[in-house]
Amino acid sequence: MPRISKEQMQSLLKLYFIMGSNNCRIEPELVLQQAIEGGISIFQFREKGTDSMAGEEKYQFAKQLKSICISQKIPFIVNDDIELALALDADGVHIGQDDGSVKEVRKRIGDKILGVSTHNLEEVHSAIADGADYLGIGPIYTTTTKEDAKKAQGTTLIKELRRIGIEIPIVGIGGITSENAAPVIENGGNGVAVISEISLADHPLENTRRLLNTINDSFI
Ligand code: 3NM
Repeated sequence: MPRISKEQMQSLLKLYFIMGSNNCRIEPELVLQQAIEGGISIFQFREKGTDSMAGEEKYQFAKQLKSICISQKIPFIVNDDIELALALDADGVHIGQDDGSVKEVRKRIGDKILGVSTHNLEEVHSAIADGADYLGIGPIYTTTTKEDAKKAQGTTLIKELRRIGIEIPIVGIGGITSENAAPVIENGGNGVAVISEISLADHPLENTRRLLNTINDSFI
């Protein structure tokens, strides 16, 4: 399989759901199924932080979520854990700035999808040069989900990147809900990534549908 095209990547980023076991109040499998039914376009397995799983338990849990994604044709991305992504033959990986060299990860995963979290212009240029397929930019708004999140930056960086002609697919992340998602798209994002707006919802299916409607209405 060749590297994913820019157009394909852009459309996959539209509604990016991220989740691990500690982000859920009900069965994670149920949350994921509802999110898929509600219209997410891609999923990231992110098993991190307090009370997160490790080892065999993490592997089996990831395998279970991957099989749900595969059966519904939703790409399955693994956060940080390259070994796990390779062992499961995931569709791709997402890494942050502290998760090793982008170039090295690109070498290890071949043509799988590679996403990189970036927070400023310098990181953006390096990630693109080193082989990222898309960028995660955040936190757009204040979030309590990520323990070491940086200060909220709004859509300033996304807007600036588009102004200077950078065309790489971009997803905004951090504190995004159906109430505040519109500016991310209006300022040049190709989609939004959320954890709690879906994972902690009383009705994940309804929240997913609402968010998708907001996103669809925001593309000009
Ligand atoms: N990365 P929620 S913010 C995983 O800024 C993650 O790079 C961020 O969770 C970044 O949608 C974040 O619940 C947490 O705010 C997103």
